[in-house]
Amino acid sequence: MEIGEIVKGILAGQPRAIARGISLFENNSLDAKKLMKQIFPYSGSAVVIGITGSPGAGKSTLLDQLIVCFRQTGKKIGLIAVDPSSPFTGGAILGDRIRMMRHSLDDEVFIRSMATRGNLGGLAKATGEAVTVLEAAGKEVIFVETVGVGQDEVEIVKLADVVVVVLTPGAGDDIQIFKAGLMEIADIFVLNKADSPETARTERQLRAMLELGGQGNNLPPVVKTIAPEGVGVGDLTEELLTLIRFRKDTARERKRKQLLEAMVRDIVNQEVFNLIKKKMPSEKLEKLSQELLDRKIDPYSLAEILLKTALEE
Ligand SMILES: Nc1nc2c(ncn2[C@@H]2O[C@H](COP(=O)(O)OP(=O)(O)OP(=O)(O)O)[C@@H](O)[C@H]2O)c(=O)[nH]1
Ligand SMILES: [Mg+2]
Repeated sequence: MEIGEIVKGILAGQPRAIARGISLFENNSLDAKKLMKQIFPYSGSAVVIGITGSPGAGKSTLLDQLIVCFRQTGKKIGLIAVDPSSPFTGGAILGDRIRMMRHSLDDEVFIRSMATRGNLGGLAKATGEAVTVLEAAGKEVIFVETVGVGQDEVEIVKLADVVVVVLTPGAGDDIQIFKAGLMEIADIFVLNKADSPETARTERQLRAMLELGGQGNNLPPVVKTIAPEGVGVGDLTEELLTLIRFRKDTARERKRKQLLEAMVRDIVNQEVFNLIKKKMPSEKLEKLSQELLDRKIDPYSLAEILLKTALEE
């Protein structure tokens, strides 16, 4: 597929072109820059909903059901599941896509797992690029699923327009609620696996903590769900639509600005490192790295050497 064809396909909302576009960015292809130039003017208008929570909390199962409800409102949907990469193969753990196969015949729903692949490039860059492609393709609601462990994942979900934190009843709940600052970033809480006998107790704890948090009458909604059966998902959809409807444009703009800025920061980082790698032989880089480890050179001084290398003509 030619780049021009990919652009045309994306703007026409074709799933194959969307997939190719996201791959260009994932592979850091030379064409990625051209693609961004051409599609960026058409992006920026979707609502981005971040969904996070502990591993196995039921985020993907919930999203599968949410997509059904949102489709009934006629919205075009994108979903990016940020999968933790396998530390051994570097590949994504592909559970999410498989579980959501039932949407694969619907051209208005695009679902993609993205590997985080260590810190190469950065999560803001990867997420921002995928969101840009999906928006240019006319998606109106874009879900971003991340596991709520690890600073990067929490940082990225914070930049969504609406943040959903998924909790589950039972052991360790006080810890999971406070963990990783998830408490502060939630616009809405989902208590999933509400078929568990621990549900009422966890809900009481959660509400008590929210009240202690003291945002007065402005406490975030708590919705109980049993994701595999779709129980409570209609309520969750209603709450989300309300949040979206009453969200102030200024708040949305502020989040979007932060996401774009984080993306640019990631790109600058990557470009600087590309320059350094181009100009400095890898043996020299390795030698400096060893000197750093041996405390023969300090981090600031090494950074200065690297920056000078990158900037020299
Ligand atoms: N009993 C019960 N099981 C559930 C519920 N929701 C999800 N599950 C099950 O929990 C398991 C994990 O669900 P996922 O949807 O994969 O959870 P996830 O949060 O996306 O998991 P990761 O992406 O790996 O972090 C699956 O076996 C689901 O069937 C629920 O409400 N009740
Ligand atoms: Mg999942």
